[in-house]
Amino acid sequence: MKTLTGLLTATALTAVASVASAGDKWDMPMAYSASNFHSAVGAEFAACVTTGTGGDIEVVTHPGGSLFPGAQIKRAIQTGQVPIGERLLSGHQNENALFGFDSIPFLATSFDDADKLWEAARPTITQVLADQNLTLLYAVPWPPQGLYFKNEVTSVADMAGIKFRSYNNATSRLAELTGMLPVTIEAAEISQAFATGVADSMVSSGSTGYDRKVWESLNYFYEVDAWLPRNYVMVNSDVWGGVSEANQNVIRGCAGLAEYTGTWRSKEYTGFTLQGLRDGGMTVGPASNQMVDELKAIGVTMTNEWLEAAGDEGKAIVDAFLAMQ
Ligand code: PCA
Repeated sequence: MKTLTGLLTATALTAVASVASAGDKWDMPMAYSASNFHSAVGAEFAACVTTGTGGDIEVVTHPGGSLFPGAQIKRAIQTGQVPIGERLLSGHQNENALFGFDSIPFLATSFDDADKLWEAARPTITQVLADQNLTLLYAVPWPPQGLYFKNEVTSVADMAGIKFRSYNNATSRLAELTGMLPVTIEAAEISQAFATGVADSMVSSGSTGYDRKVWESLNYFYEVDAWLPRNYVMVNSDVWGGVSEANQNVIRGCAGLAEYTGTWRSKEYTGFTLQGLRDGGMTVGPASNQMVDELKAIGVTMTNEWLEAAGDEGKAIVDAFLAMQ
């Protein structure tokens, strides 16, 4: 039995080593469309690493979920199927509630606050990922999350029974608490889901609605600014361990630059894409006061639920964030 385990471990290590030494070429799956700013930042990061390491490591991005759909990317990196990739970590809240720290409604609702919340959470998230054989390189926020509907909605009561596209546990829970019917769908698939009536609403950024041309099916975007979730770029820790110190420094430098330019691009993209939704024919504007008040009450419930699920470490993140206010 011991021999078998040893053999399996050796085989697994060989598999990881061969990914690393392919050297060389690092395929980087990304879930969102090539035109999205996250993918553009990923491509810049890839070029930075390829140039900076003098070609020792060539990073090749695969946007649009073409190599792995979003939900599979984290596992693919962990298991060495790919050396590196990008994932919306809040999609893995069922694995560890801490991954949902960036999707708590109305906790951090501006870019500045989202940055503070990330600063408060970074050491914990870095450690949780390290325990899963993942080395965190950088994280970039999505623009603020608002609500998309086919028909006009002025209160939570108007949402009852509407089919709602969710992208993580928090968005499914939001649907439940507003009386909607959640169905989880990858961003790459939403145009079709809306066109075929599988869903008639979602919470997301103007950016994703713009990328997927949702004005072809939906008519209203309410700027709720509920939270700003992040995409995270991670590398397999065995692969990372095999990178020379000099190249690790280059990659860390490229990652720092990507986080900075990504945040800047996200801010720029916010207004640009909201205008894009308008140009597509959608009504874009703030939600009614009643709707905002009702959603904020749901936010309190969800904050409490998250704090309960995330335990002391979760509470420490929120406390550290509130101390920065
Ligand atoms: N777009 C992604 C996640 C958050 C966002 O703004 C999506 O809708 O899948």
